[in-house]
Amino acid sequence: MNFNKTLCGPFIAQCVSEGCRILGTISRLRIRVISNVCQGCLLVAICFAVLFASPALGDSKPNIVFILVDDLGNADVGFNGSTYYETPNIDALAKGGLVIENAYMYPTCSPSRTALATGKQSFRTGVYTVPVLEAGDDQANIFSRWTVGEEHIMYSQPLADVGYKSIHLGKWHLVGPYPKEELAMEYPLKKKLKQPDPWDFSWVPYHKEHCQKYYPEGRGYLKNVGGTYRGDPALEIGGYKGKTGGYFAPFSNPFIEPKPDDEWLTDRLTDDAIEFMDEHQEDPFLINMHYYTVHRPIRGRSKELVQKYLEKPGDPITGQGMGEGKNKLRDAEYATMIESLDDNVGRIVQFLDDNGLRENTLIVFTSDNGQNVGSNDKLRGKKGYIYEGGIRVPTCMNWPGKIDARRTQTAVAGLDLFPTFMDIAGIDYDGVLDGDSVTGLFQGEPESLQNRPLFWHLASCYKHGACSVIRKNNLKLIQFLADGKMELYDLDNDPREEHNLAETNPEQTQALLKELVDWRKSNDVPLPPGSVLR
Ligand SMILES: [Ca+2]
Repeated sequence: MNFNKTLCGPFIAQCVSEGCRILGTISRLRIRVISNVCQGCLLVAICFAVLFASPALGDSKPNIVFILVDDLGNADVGFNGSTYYETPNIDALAKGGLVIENAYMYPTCSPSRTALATGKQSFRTGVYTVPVLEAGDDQANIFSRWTVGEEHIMYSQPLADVGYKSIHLGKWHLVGPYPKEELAMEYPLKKKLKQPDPWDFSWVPYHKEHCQKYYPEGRGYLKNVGGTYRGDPALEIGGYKGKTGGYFAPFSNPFIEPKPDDEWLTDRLTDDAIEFMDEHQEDPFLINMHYYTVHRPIRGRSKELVQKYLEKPGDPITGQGMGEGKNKLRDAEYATMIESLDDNVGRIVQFLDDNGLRENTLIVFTSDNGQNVGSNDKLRGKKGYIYEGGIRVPTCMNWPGKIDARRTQTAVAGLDLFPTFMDIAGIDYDGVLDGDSVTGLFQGEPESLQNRPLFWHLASCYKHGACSVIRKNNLKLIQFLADGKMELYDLDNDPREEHNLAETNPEQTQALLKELVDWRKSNDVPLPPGSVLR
């Protein structure tokens, strides 16, 4: 770790403090004849000893700012080619850092967020999709869990154990509305889970009194701003059709303390993140900034901004801003939400710069699944689909001096973030993790990451049937679990996944299928009861 100016002050102070502590110990041992000169020499010697011997000081723990956007599509940012949306601040992070072109999540919020938080595959946590969305019966599905059980450790917990001060802001979604009833049900569930109307707050008292263990505060965070069971902020009468949409104040969110100057949710969450960073500049901190934006309901940030995008030409390649009639307005409003997101990312980076924290801070920027409202004609599918438009997300990592500015094609999964955070914090974590640290990509292209397979297992049906998937090098094999039907795509030559090669390339299909089946068997991955597979 290179010491920058900001770190030197606390470091010298700690050296002196450590020196004094040791000198005090020596004094207590009644070694009394130490001249002032000798004490000075000893202090300097101790400073050097502490510098070279203490990993806690010689390897100061970096801050982590983890920005997770909701439903932001792969092409919804300038750094992935959008000419319609405006993201100059995010693009600057990407330009100065590592753009991961093949960054993957699950196709929906719940399994992605559970995998990110726990570092575990869906089959270990039972979270396969957003509960309540499943199509079909208990033969076609293993209905998804909602609440992430205490036995599944989240990255925030080992980070807290080594001194990180952490705050969660925005969407949580890792607890169900009725965790007591849910966890008492026999598993696998016979029926999919239910949720209350957004304006029904009867669950709040029980959650506040009894469910802290499923909330950020029970997972190593000092504070939760806005995290609930819900996957959107629309907690008011009318839900998505309500006046504020949850984005304009008053927020109606029982986990956000109203402030007099509240106006727009994305701004407010950023205010609280900056306040927390300001309070904890001397600590390693984790900012788990999981913005609700740009999830529905779509709201225009201001009339002026909406007008700007209504007048701006759309992008015929991606289809962004090309809507007609009502869709044109929706496209423009969505663009204002992205611009607001970008403004707020800029505010966070500005704070880090102004306070000399950038060189000791890893910033991760990504999304939890593909676009829902946005358009991307360059990829097949969108949120909910196992095709690239549903799972490939805009991602960059920035850490000046530690991460080279470049783009990589090496595939990275959301599962990799937990082990990456452990790696940079110097934590030897011994729990089950299904991903790998990707710090090797910070300044190179490790073969171990380039050639590894990535796996998905969706044991519930939403936009299409239950399936499992292997992606290795440029090939992606999807096996549907109901009937065993397979699709093989060459992502290098067919990024839109239009040509199923399963029939014409039997050797590659069988090789990948064997690897996929071996993975399922060696991990006892469960299949829906109605599956023809074994
Ligand atoms: Ca999402």
